[in-house]
Amino acid sequence: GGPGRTGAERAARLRRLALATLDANWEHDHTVPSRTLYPHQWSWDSAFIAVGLAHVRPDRAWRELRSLFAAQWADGRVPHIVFNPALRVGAYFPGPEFWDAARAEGAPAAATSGIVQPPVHAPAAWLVHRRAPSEASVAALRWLYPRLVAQQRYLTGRRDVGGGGLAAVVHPWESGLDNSPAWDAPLAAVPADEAVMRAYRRHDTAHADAAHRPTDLDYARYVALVDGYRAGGYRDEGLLGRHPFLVECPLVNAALGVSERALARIATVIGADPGPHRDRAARITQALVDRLYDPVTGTFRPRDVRADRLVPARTVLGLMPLILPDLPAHHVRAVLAEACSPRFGLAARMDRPLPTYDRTAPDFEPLRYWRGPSWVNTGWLLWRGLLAHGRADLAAGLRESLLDLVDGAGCHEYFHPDTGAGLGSPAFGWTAALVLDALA
Ligand code: 9YW
Repeated sequence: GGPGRTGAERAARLRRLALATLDANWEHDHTVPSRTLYPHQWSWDSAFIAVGLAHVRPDRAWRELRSLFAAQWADGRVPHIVFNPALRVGAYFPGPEFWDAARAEGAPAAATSGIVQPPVHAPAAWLVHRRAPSEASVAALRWLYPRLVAQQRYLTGRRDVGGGGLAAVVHPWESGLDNSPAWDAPLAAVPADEAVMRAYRRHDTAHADAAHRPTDLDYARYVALVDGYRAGGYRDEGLLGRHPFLVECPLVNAALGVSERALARIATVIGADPGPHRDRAARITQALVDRLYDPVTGTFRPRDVRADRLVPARTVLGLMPLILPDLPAHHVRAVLAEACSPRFGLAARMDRPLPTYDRTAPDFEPLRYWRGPSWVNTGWLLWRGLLAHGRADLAAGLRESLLDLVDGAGCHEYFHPDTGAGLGSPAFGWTAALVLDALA
C-alpha cells in the first residue's frame, strides 16, 4: 500500500490512478488496452472499459461501445480487434494484413480481425445505463440493441457447431484466455510447425518478458488456425469437418446467457419484447449445465467438440458460470467449493490473489500469462457472480484482494499470484476500469 492507509484514502488514490490510466489510453473513439502491447481496439476490453468509464466519463463509455459495434460484420460477429488505421504497419502482430478480412463476405469498412471474444457487451451496456441513466443512454441502448441481438444470433446460430445450444470458439484467442491450460488438450490436435513463426515477427516479446508470454509453439498453432479459417473466408459452414479446434468455453457461454438477461432488461427500457430473451437465457443455462458440467469432479470445464469430451485442466474458466443468476443451487455450491478449495483460495479474507489456474497443478506457472497469474477481469466477473448469488462475505474478500493488488502494484495487466507483483503492461485499461467499478 501507499502512504494513506484508511479505506477512504486508498479509494481516492485508486480512483485517481484508474482515471489517469483510462485518460492516457483514450484514443479518439476508443480506449487502447495498452499503449505499448495492444495499441488497437479489443472487443471484450471495450466492454469492461465501458463499465468503468460509466462512473467517470459516461459519454466515452457509449462511444467506446458504439465504435466497436460500428465494425460489426454483416453476419453479426463482433471482431476481436478493430485496427486503428493511423498506426504504422507492424505496430502489432498479427495486424490487418495478416487477417486480410476485407476480402471476406460481410466484412465491415474498418480493418478488423475475423474472430470474436467473449460476448460481455450486453451486460456492460446495461451496467453503463444503470449507472448513468439519461436520454442519451436510452438512445445509445436503442442503437445498440439490434446489434447486440445480431451478435447473440451469430454465436448461438452459426457457432452452435456441437448442436447442443452452445457456441463453440474456433481459436483460443476467442476465449480471451489465449494460452490457458484449458486449451492444451484440444490444441494438441492442431498441426504446429515452429518454422511457421520464422516468417513473422512477434511484437509482444519486444514489450514483455518472453518467459511471461505464450511460447513460439503456441503462436505457430494460433497462426495455423487463423490460416485455415481465413482460407475458408471466415465462413462457419461445415466447420466440424474441416476446422481442427472447436471448443465450448464456459466463460463465452455463461456470457451468452447473462447477455440474454441483459437484453431482456434493455428491451423493456426501449419498448421491445423481453420475453424471448428470458426464454433464451434459461435455455443457455440449461445447455451449459448439460454439456459443460462434470458431476464426477463437480466442475465446469470446456468441451472439446471434436473429441466430444471435457478438457482435463481445472482453470478459472470453470468458475465463470457463477455469473448466471439462474444457475441451479446444486451447481452454485459446486462452483463455490471449487473456488474456495486450495486450487483457487477464494475466502472472506484472502491470503493470496485469485489465480487463473489451479495452483496445485504441477504445470501451474506463476509468471506465464493465463497459466497462473491473477487477472482483474476474471476476478471481477467472479465478484459479480458472488454478489448475484448473495455471497457478500466472499465477494468482499475478493474485492479487497483485487483492490490490494492494484494499490500495491498499479494498474498492471496481470499479477504474480503469490506476491502480487505487477506483470505485463503497467497501464492496462480494464484493470483501471474494473477497479473503478469495484470501488463504486
Ligand atoms: C495478445 C487485449 C488482449 C485481451 C486478451 C489477452 C491479450 C492479445 O490482450 O491478447 O496479443 O496476447 O489475452 O484477453 O483482450 O488486452
